Amino acid sequence: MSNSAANNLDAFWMPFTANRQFKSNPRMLVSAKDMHYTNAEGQQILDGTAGLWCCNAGHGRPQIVEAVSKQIGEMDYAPAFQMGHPKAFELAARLSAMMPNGLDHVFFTNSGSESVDTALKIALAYHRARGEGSRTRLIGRERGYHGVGFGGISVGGIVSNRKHFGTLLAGVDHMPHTHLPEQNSFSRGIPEYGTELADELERIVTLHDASTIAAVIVEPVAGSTGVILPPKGYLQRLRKICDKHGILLIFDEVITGFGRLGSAFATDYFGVQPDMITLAKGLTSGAIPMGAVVSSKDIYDTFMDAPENTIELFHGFTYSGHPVAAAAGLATLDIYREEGLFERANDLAPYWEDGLHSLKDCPNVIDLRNLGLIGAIELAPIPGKPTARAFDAFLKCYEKGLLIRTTGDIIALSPPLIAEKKHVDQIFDTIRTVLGEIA
Ligand code: PXG
Ligand code: PLP
Repeated sequence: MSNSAANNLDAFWMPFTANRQFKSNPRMLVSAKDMHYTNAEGQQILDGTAGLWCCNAGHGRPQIVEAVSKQIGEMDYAPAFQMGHPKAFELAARLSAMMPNGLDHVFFTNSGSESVDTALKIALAYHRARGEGSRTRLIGRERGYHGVGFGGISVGGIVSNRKHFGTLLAGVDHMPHTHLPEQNSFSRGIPEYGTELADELERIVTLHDASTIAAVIVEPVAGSTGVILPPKGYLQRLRKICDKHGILLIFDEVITGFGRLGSAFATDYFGVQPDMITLAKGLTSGAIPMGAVVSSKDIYDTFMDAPENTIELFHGFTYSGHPVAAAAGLATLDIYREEGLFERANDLAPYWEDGLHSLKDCPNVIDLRNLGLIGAIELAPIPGKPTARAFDAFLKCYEKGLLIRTTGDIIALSPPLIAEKKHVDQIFDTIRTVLGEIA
């Protein structure tokens, strides 16, 4: 390999990547359009994962490209504190209008991790502002993924994301995850068993007392850990327990937001309304980094109950509501609406489900899980070599022109919402072939 800067892969410390393995045999993507990437070798790669669950409108959408170019030429940046610019307000109003009644204030961030840490801080400050400053505990869930900030890994439940990083936030507890393979394997959509796992929250409340608990955060459908679905009635029960004890409920919709389940948000899909929703990814279809926390009117109004010249929340990012990101967000929401992409995802979901479950008899498949345009294929690990089988499938799929995502021995799939039946067929045909080859 040449030593020129362009070909030197050494300096970039890649995130969540086996750096040396990657750099010895790199997989470089160089362009993207609609459902496909093109790699450095000129091969077309079908995007089975919407990038990292984010490019819900597909790639290279001219409307987003134009909106971003126009904005960066008109005004590249405006200070976020004590100043404003119109597009951030417009995007907040548009988001608020998409939300159920009562979830109507939007705090902008630049990522899902920042959204999570922001929501946790708002929860603590909210209780303090109400005179219940003793409510400091945060409750997450085993196998939950809430990004990589200290707040997010503290409430998160993915062991490898936590164990290297010291003592994390104090005063955090975790509910059990809802993956019950013995009862629920090969469920289509929402699984039947496990609703009572929500009652573990009651046990935790009894242990610590409600007066010490600020908020519960969950992914309505857990994504990053390998797709774990909420059992029937589970989220409703969590809501009930939170209401009973005055605990805020936060839905982390970084993945489930913006049509992934075939509805605008998981709150719509499940008919359960949290007090805050964290967003990122699909907000700009991945084109420009941006995240958001949507909060209830009650939370916002609590902060506003102070003299008018007070800064109500001592929190914010240099790039909160960045003009270029806001322009990307507005163009993305236009595409979702004009093309009916959330309904489109809903219409395609049964075909997606059938395609996924057609893999039932493939070698080493021990579970299949799906909802909306999410699919997961759990493989039996190679004895003594966890993750190796799924990673091999990832490499073989890539060779055959399909991008999938693996976590442990689970393959996770989440195509852009513009996917057509022929793409769904290609995804499952390729995986079927690969599972045969690596058996
Ligand atoms: N919350 C949830 C529920 C997420 O899925 C984050 C927070 C953090 O977002 P940022 O933008 O800080 O990465 C996420 C991100 C995977 C994968 O392959 C999942 C995520 C990110 C990268 C890869 O499952 N989720
Ligand atoms: N570190 C330093 C030294 C800073 O000055 C700032 C912001 O002004 C930050 C971190 C935070 O950066 P951001 O607002 O982009 O999160």
